[in-house]
Amino acid sequence: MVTQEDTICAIVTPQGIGGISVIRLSGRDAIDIAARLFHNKSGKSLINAQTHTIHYGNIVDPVSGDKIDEVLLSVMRSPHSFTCEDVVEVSCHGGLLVTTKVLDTFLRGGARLSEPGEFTKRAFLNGRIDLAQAEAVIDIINAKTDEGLRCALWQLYGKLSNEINMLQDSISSAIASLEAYIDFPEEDTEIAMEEIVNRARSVMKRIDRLIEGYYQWRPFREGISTAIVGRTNVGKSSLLNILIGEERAIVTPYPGTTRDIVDGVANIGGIPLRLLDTAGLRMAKDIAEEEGIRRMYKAIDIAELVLLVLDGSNTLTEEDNEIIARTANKKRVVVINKKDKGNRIEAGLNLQGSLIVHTSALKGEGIDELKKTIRQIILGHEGKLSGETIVSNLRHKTALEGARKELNTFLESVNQKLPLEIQALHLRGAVDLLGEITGAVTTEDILDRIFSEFCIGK
Ligand SMILES: Nc1nc2c(ncn2[C@@H]2O[C@H](COP(=O)(O)OP(=O)(O)OP(=O)(O)O)[C@@H](O)[C@H]2O)c(=O)[nH]1
Ligand SMILES: [Mg+2]
Repeated sequence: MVTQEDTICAIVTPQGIGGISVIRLSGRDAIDIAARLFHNKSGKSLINAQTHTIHYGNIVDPVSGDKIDEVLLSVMRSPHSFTCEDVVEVSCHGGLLVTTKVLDTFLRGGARLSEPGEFTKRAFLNGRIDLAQAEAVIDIINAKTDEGLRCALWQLYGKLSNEINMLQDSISSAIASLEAYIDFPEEDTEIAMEEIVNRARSVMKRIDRLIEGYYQWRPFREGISTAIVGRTNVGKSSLLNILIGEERAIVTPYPGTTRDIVDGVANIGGIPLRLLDTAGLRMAKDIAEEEGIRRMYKAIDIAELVLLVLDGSNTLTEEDNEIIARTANKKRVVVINKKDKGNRIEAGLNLQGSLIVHTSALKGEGIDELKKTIRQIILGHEGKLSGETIVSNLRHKTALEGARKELNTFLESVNQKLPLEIQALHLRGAVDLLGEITGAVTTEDILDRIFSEFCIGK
């Protein structure tokens, strides 16, 4: 275990008023510091407390002897704790002031305020979890949908790490065979090379699947920015409201209702669709509307997906055609709305193979079909997800791409009959890059970048 010099401390529950707040201490002196500041109702000192025991008493100011709060305190001894170090967790009353006072007492008692992610970083440095699992902790905290959470949990349970370790082992054994030929060149190299090459190829295939999975899962993790656009009064705001399930945007029978961007998140079968409802296109009546339309065009530019809304109960207008043209190169779904009022639009439509859905935002009709179509256009298939190991992190994907490149260069070096030492070098490069995912190979720089994304107390 890597023993950290100092004992860290932080409030680990959200800042605010609640039933209880939890303050965590971790490090060599955690139990000593707590023992000096905690008066156990049972009269026993914490110094000899067994691991995984809970104690009832008061936190007391060591100078004035004043009681600060009545608390429950749990003791988890190394290595059976989140960080693998001695950990003390204090559940105090959930007021902002009292929590801060308890924290301050521990800081004055010799602990240091933890940095963001420092508890998790210690768990990694002490070997309790690997880097991919540490990153899964952030993903669990940030997960917005069941699928995102499921993916993060898989990573935390070590499914990805196991897979990466297997691939590393496979290449390492290829390196061992190659090195055997470097040492004993008289052996029959031809046959053995074939086996090494096949091994590299099958690892590459597996890496390809993992990278493919990254693209498949990215929407679940990051969501898709989606602009709802069209001319005025076609039902864009009504559509936003029905997709997010609340009356977020104002809807009126009058064209030009929405001026500024209104946003909301819809859950489309586990994909967080980050929707931007925009001002409808028409000849602007004032400066505010003009600015609204400018923002609508900007929303089209930045959105990954566009829901182009048309009023199916009317014939096409100039504005409709303008927006159709402006979104022609975007990934888009054409929503022909107001289907409850009849269909007068189709004749003049030329939508270049776009996906079209007929809806009535007023009556809630066609919405399930729309959701299905959105999911399909995002995932590029029926939306069935494989139950395989998932790569959802850009850093992991980049390392996989690097490893794949090294394996490819290895295959080229075999074809070119380059010296075996050079061939082995590329295989080793691939192993190292895979090692970056789990943290078997890492730098202080990578660690700082990863753990700075955490909040304090995690
Ligand atoms: N019959 C019918 N009316 C609808 C439908 N969808 C929306 N409306 C009505 O159309 C009018 C305009 O709806 P909005 O959702 O405000 O339209 P919008 O596109 O956001 O309009 P702007 O913000 O002005 O650009 C309201 O009276 C809605 O109730 C629909 O599917 N059928
Ligand atoms: Mg609107």
